Amino acid sequence: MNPNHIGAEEVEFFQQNGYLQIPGFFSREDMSELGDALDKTVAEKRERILGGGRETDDDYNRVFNQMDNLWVDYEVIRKYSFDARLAEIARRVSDCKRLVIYHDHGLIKPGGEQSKATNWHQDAPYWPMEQVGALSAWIAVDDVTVDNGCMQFIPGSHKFGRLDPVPLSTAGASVLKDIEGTDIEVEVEPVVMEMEAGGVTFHHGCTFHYATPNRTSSPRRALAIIYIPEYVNYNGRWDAGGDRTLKAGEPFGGPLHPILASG
Ligand SMILES: O=C(O)CCC(=O)C(=O)O
Repeated sequence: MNPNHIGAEEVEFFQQNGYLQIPGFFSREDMSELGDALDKTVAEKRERILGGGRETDDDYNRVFNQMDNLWVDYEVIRKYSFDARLAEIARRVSDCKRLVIYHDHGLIKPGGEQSKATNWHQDAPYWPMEQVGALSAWIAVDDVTVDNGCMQFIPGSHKFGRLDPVPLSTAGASVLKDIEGTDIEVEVEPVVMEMEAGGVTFHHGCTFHYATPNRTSSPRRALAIIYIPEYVNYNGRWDAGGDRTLKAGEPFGGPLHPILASG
């Protein structure tokens, strides 16, 4: 696959399966630059590590250290978060005219015996959006394998729409339990997204996804970018992009949600 241009086949694949993998999207040199920038943010911005007010919760920090809206403060990270090729792919697979950034997201899964899996979940239940359709790009800053916490997806699971949020660090919590005992039929065989540094996956906000614990001695670093198509409106809840002037029922926009692709 040409990482600079996806064809109709890849668009169709995303729409049917809720994910798309593009190996070799960025070079190793790029990932070395981005990795250094992420290390710097962790060192400088520990107070911004998110956990829903649970920054000191060890369980949560064993899943990952996450920091959002890094593009606002870090020029190097902005270069990747605003990458026009990534945004254009997101625009095409989400079949929209225009999309804005919701926020970017440094996701650093610490290594070692204490590392925890990222529970099976959907992203859409956490987002302050009326409609579904927002999606993420997830950039592997390090080589990712099942040993250090690569992503896994359940193909087609986005078709169930938005379910309940799942606590990410509570042992045994899983969105898969939401569909047990229902009529919903899902092929629960996950696809495992091992890839070299510089590879990218896209996933729809309703796609079930998971990451294994990181059993290596190095952190597993990733940068995710969340995109909102123009057909998705703000629903009035807390905006992780930081805009307190958004109006419920209206589209996202303004300086904290700039347009990244239009066509
Ligand atoms: O990086 C991870 O472990 C999980 C990331 C994730 O859930 C996401 O990007 O939506």
